[in-house]
Amino acid sequence: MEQGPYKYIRDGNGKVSRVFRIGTRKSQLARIQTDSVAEKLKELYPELNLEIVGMATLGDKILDTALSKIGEKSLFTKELENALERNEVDLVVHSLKDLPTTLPAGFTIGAVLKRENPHDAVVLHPKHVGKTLDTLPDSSVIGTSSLRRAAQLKKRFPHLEFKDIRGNLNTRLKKLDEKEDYAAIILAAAGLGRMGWDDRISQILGPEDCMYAVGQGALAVEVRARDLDILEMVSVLHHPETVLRCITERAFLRCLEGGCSVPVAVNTEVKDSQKSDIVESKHQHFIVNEYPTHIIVPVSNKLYLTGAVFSLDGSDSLKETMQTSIAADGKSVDEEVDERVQRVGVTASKICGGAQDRAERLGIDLANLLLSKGAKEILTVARQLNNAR
Ligand code: DPM
Repeated sequence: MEQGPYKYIRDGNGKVSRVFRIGTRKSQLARIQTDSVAEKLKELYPELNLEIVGMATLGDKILDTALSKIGEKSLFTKELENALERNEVDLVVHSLKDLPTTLPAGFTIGAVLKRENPHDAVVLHPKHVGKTLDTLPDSSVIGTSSLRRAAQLKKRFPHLEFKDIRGNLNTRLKKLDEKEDYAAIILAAAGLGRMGWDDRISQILGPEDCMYAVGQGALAVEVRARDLDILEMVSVLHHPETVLRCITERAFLRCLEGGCSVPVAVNTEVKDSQKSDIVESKHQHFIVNEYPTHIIVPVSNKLYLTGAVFSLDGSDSLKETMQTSIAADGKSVDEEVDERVQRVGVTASKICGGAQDRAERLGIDLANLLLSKGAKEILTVARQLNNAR
């Protein structure tokens, strides 16, 4: 692919500096997410020239087909990656859960920001306000296109019915409120919160009702893997606990060969997290100098991963929990910034490499445990039935 030049500007004093362009989808949620990352970068690097470039992606154009039927996870990300490759943009902000567990060659996730509420939420039609999934009338229709949500909730709330609903968050809320088609819809609490719609959340679903999607609630910054300066710049946005949780979740999903079109769900927790360590970075050479050169790494902590796979109606499922230590082992803290060191698509060279390895291992071990109990068969049938729908 043709690579264009980087963008530079000259200020009033004749000083030339680089402009960093952030690519975003045009939906309101994508804009809000991108703006929040741009603001954080501005706080950390006040001199930085940032420009936001809005782009419509295929996923935004095909609004009437269920996401799980279109299948491809790269739907929302491909056009943005093309722009990255052509140097039209330098950074792209995504919801981590929309990024495949294996990125195309040449790209990496340079930052995973602090996870917001990872759980799913119930948004009720105004006429049902005060109810819960439990107390909604028999045969109430719940809108969701997520196989993961539908599978878990069908099993747990057999009196309810489930129907696809597509479109961005604004469209979905409108479809809910202005018609009588749905009694409620299920959405990620994090997305609702970012839109300022917390007041529409009538119920947060805990893991006993509905476990969340891999990476849900965390924002990710995707960059060109060869751009070590930009990698270094965005790496200060990494939230270590979120990084380790998301590495284990993504390793789990990758090993199961799941995408956004299979009913796979997780729950992760870090326990005993009183202590933390400041680890000084030896990388002093940021693009502009006065940037923070340390990052906090959690020590003596345990990472718990619960993972599950479901048949489409939830009647068949496998669920297991495993844990590992993510204590910093001192050995491999602060790897060189190296485009080759990626774990499930994430480059986090300032977070203890040993802890990242153990988090990744945990995800693989749990996936293998479920595979040994028949997870592959459950997912194959789910995929076939979904394609035949
Ligand atoms: C993926 C799924 C959905 C999105 C599948 C799933 C939901 C699709 C639907 C992989 N991406 O969760 O099982 O409900 O039809 C998406 C949302 C966010 C990121 C919206 C949402 C915001 C929350 C976040 C769509 N991607 O899930 O309500 O940043 O995690």
